[in-house]
Amino acid sequence: MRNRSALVIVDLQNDFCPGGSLPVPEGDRTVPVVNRYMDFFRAAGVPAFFTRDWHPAKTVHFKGFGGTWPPHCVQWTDGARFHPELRIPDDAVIITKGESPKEDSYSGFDGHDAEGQTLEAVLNEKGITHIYLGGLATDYCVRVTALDGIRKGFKVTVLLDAIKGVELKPGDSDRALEEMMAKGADTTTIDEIELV
Ligand code: VGL
Ligand code: ZN
Repeated sequence: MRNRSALVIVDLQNDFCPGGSLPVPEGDRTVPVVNRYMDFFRAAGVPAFFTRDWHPAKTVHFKGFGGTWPPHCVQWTDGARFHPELRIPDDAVIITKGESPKEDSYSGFDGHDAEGQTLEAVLNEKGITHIYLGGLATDYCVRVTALDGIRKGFKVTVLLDAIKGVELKPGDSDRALEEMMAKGADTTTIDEIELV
């Protein structure tokens, strides 16, 4: 049902796009597609959520402190800003995650809104049972957010044309998609999408 759906766009931030510090190949190509989804969902009265990776300068998530990644999406830096061409509606809910210096926090469900409510709490409060998921990166934050969503009982549809992967190992994105689908995620594209 349309009023029980939400669009959830994961980490479409400068550092994950070409020119950023942890670029997802062609990550920026998702932006115009996400904008089209936004128009589509907006016309149907479906709310939009945007997660953002929001790290302290020192965190176990970064290479220099025992983690995997070069520094990225450090709080208040340009790299942590949303992609400038992303058209974020004024009433969108921003979900902040990755603030702990002691955790990776790949999942949007680890994050919170401006009032400190978790993503799950905000979705529940709005009666949302179905999330349509796009953004970056297929093999990390999109994957973990999808799996968490399924585990928490949400119906999850992955927007195949609005995601891109880091691909630390070639094939990671395909494997991530297979895993999400095996656990119960559906998929769609902008040309196929129907709200039911
Ligand atoms: C992400 C790697 C590190 C993501 C975040 O948004 O997928 N990937 N931090
Ligand atoms: Zn990160």
